[in-house]
Amino acid sequence: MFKTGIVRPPGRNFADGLTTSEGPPDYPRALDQHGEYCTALEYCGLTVLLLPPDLAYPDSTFVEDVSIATPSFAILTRPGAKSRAGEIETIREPIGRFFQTIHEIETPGTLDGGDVCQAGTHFFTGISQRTNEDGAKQLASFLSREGYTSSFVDIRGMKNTLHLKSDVAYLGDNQLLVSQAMAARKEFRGYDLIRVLPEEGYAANCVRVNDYVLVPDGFPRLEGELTRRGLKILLLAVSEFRKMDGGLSCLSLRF
Ligand code: CIR
Repeated sequence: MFKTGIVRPPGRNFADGLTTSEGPPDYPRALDQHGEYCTALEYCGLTVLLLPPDLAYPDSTFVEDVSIATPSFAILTRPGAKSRAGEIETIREPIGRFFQTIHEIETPGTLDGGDVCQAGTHFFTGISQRTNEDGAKQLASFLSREGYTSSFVDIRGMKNTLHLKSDVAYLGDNQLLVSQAMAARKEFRGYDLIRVLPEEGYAANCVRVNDYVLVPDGFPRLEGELTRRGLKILLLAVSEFRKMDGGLSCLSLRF
């Protein structure tokens, strides 16, 4: 069970962050959506630590990318985008409040937390536009030292996929939510795959938080499928974060 969520609301220069998507985000609406997200985490039983917005890093609301947190240790990553590299220094102190054991990815490794998907005691690490092989190997070594297994998923050929978790989410009980492209991959054989339809592709970035699955609103087929499976879902609006290539999982660290 997760007890804590760390979040950082977007700053007023949020629109200056990296994006490949259309249209600038509406800042007041982004703040409202972020507020609803925090309320949902609390509803799932988490105590939420709200960090102050950081205007030096317009993408810093996507806290998931800068750290990986487990019940017993944390990892500080090394984001692959140059404009985000300094975000590590802004998360070091908050992470230090909760963890005694902290590992850190070092140069020349790069790793974004959005590329790391925990499925029970196994971790999948995407090698992507942001996470390089060196970073993934450093992570694998930390995980193995801590008693977890891990494997790599090379997504460098998937030009429209920013991070592994843009296309994969572990929902518990061996259930893996996957985009159509991921469903075909041998790395995920053995899991109970829940396929997201191509027209609902963005919804592959859901996040399981204790008894609930947070699901972006506006994807009725997936909503129906998760409900049919007996999963309890909370629907959240994330349109303004989507405009900055982000989704539900990126907005918090959960542990
Ligand atoms: C970026 O390009 O880094 C941000 N605009 C979006 C990061 C989204 N993070 C995630 O999917 N884990």
